Amino acid sequence: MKRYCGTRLFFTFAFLFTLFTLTPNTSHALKMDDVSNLINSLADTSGGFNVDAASNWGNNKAYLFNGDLYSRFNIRADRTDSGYPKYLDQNTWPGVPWTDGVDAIVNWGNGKAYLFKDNQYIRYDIRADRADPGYPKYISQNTWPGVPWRYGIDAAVNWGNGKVYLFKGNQYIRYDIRADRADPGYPKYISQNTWPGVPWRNGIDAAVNWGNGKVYIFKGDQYIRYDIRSDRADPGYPKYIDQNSWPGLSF
Ligand SMILES: [Ca+2]
Repeated sequence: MKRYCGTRLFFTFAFLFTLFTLTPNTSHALKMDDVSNLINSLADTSGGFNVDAASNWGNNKAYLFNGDLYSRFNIRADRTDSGYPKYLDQNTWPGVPWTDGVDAIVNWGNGKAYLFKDNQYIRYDIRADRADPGYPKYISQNTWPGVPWRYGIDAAVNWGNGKVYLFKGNQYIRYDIRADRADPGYPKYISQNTWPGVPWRNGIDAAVNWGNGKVYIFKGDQYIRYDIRSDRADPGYPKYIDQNSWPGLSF
């Protein structure tokens, strides 16, 4: 996000430079207030951060990832723990070699979490706080029966009812934890019928079960609160992922 802002600011200044250069006779009419307003409006267009991956760790903490950074969020206090964001590295996530970020992360509910990156995945032991030996492994028909995708899982979320949802592009799969395979009839398309109130038909970035009957779904700089029991997005969403909606989040 920092790089993204930097890029936007670069183009903003490039745009202003071009404006002054190409309109020498009228450029003086452009007051500094106008310039600063323009810069602010362009710099703030996005309104928020991106979340690449997110998971509820089951101990009142959730982890949110953005590129090579992650933050730990206190669910009850509803704010980011102090000292974050941190870098994803061998000290903070022992046994996870992906220091430039992860695609998706999901708490399996049995003391293990799964992290996905490109064509691989890692089983992470929550109590030992390190990756299990023998990982990463490849995403395959053997390791993830019924999942046809070998690369690039966008998001994964534990629904809390023995099912995990996996997302890739405009499709999703319901995975049965006990049977350890995808349910028949999947993948399905993300649509207004299958995910009422979710407007993102081309895919999502991340999803996390908050443990209170709600799931947060992230896409770009916005998020949705999804109600599990009514099986639809709550009214008033999407909202921006920013310091008001996610206190203390600064990546
Ligand atoms: Ca993702």
